[in-house]
Amino acid sequence: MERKQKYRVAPPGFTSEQWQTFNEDGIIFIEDAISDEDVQSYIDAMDRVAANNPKYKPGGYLGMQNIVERDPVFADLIDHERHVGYAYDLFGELLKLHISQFFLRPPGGKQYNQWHPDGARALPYGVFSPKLPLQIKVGYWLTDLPREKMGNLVVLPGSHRQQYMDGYDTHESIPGERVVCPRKGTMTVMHSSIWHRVEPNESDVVRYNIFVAYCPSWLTPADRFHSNPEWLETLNREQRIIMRSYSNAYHNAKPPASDFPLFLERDTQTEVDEDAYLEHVQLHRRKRLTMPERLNFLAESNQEQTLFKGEREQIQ
Ligand SMILES: O=C(O)CCC(=O)C(=O)O
Ligand SMILES: [Fe+2]
Repeated sequence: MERKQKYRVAPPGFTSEQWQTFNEDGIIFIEDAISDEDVQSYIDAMDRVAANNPKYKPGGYLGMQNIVERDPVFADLIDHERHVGYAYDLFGELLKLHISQFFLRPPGGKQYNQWHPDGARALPYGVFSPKLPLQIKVGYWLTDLPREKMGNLVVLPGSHRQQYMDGYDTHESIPGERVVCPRKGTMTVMHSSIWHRVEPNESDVVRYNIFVAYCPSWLTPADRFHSNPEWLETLNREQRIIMRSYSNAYHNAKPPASDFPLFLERDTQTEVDEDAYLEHVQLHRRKRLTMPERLNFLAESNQEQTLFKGEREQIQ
């Protein structure tokens, strides 16, 4: 491919073990993913942004969104090699940043939340997409949280497959729940349909953490309508594309040709899926395969349908 050097190869994503755990549990934990130096630079950036917020009272709770626009350290997270490959595996060439946020959860804070899945309420993503997530949330854990009641995230592993849950809108402990007790430097990748809540913080430690969530570009973002055009100018090509700040609404579903390829396919280092189209079809008009399609992850359900059709024919 002549144009290949111009583009970045997709960074690493799910290993096969991680993909299996992600599908079974709805969350994976990657310890020591973030170096101590980087942990400190994220904490410093959170402190900088907090200090610049006139509403922030030192020692208080703070949850901020669209953090990528607030500090260059956070802008680097949009396409960070450490995690963007996980989102690329799922959302491929239409990858978009859904939300970027950080939380300062201090001791005694009242802002811990109740059981919920992320995403749409009255018509959740899972109704349309029971196997694959339409949103994933990457968590950066910047503080050691060795015990419960430290403002921990609590998840119910496997619950990304269920649309109802009795603990909804309560803080109650649920059998099977996992109180996440990460070491600092841990990264999590979470299926946004997993049910989760937050513990109160009864320790003497402030919980520092960052979340960056991704979705396909045709899903509405959660923390902005558009990004500041001057700020967009400061980004690299991939970061700018991943923000998907289109002025033509239909570009969310059908991005312009200049936004392709976002990345080159990881193994082949090419920008096209071989043999899928006749040559005249331009890149930005082609459907592209995602990792689960390459793995034939959906083959099982297709087989079931074929089997069902076969059985029906036999009965008739
Ligand atoms: O802070 C956390 O651990 C989770 C926050 C959360 O559930 C959310 O922002 O949707
Ligand atoms: Fe949540």
